[in-house]
Amino acid sequence: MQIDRIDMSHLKMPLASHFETSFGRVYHQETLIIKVTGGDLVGWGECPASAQPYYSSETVTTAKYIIKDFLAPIILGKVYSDIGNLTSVFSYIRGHNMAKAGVIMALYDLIARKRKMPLAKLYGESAIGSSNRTLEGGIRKYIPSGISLGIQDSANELIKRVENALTQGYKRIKVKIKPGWDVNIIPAIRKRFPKILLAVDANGAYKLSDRKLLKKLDKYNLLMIEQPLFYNDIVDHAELQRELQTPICLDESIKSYHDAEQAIKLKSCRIINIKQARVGGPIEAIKIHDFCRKNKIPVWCGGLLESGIGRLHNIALASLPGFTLPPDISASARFYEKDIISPPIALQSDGTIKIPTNAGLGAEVNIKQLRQYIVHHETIKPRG
Ligand code: OSB
Ligand code: MG
Repeated sequence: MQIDRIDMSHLKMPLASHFETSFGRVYHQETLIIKVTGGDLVGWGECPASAQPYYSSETVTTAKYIIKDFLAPIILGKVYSDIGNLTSVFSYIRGHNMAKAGVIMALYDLIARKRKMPLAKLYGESAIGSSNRTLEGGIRKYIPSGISLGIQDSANELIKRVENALTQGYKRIKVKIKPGWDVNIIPAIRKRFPKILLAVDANGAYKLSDRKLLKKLDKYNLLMIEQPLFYNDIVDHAELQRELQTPICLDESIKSYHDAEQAIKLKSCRIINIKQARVGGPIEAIKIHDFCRKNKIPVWCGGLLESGIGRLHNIALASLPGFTLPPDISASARFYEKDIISPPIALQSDGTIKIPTNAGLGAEVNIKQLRQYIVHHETIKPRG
């Protein structure tokens, strides 16, 4: 079916509670919802670029510009009957991975609906052309759920939140760290919860010269230290990994398949956090997954405070077999009182999330709720 139109909805969604990382505290998430229309079918994707260029250089505004001027003209009027036709659609445009990801996710949903198959099944099909991978996605019926907890005003407050998350059933707790909120916090959490799967994420807040402090974290049996050093680095991480017992997991540093290949070659990390938004969408994400699986590097699916739409795409991705560690995919309610899908994503009492089995995303987009959050909307149609 031919792509007739693209709609971009820039949303501002209030967070159920603030979220603080080493680069600051936010009370809202801004995200871009992409809808592609082909004939009488639509597909939905999400570009969770946020309002500020802090996690990555992109913002919702740069993504709108790139989609309108560069990505939309490529896909409008074209026919995408299968994911094979998508393999290199945007490959000659450098960067702007989140903008690309939002559009490709929407095309994935559209193709899944056209073929009347669940998104997870489509993610499980070969996206790489040459691979002889059989249908592996969509075989799992559920994924485990993990939660990422922001920096709090006090250690007690964080412990309360950890306890609450464990009560809800979350299977892995990740806490954000930064200089001044690390070796003074982690021992208290570990002491209180000696057995839990516990990880930390620094979002690039340390330098190699902090190695002594980071080595102190080895005592606390952490599942991993995520992105301790500079957001583009793989060289210093390799040096740090040689000195640490705790596995380093790279997030920000891995923006492409090429980055993953280089990082594994250099032994810069032992684990990779795959966020499809960060690497340019499902196709690149699946390539990284396949490569890591071949090289016995465990991966897990990260998140960027996605609304239900991006979250459902992440669930589909996390259904692939190489995703062996619990993801940052929590219930809708963890971040949003009112999500834009119905039903919202729910956590089962055993700490898992069901992978939808109906066609496409697997939930309805709640247009009325989505409209409540719109700050700007734009429709793009073929020129002339
Ligand atoms: O580094 O993983 C990160 C949220 C926003 C920006 C960066 C990160 C995060 C998270 C995941 O920790 C939050 C989530 O569950 O979506
Ligand atoms: Mg991270």
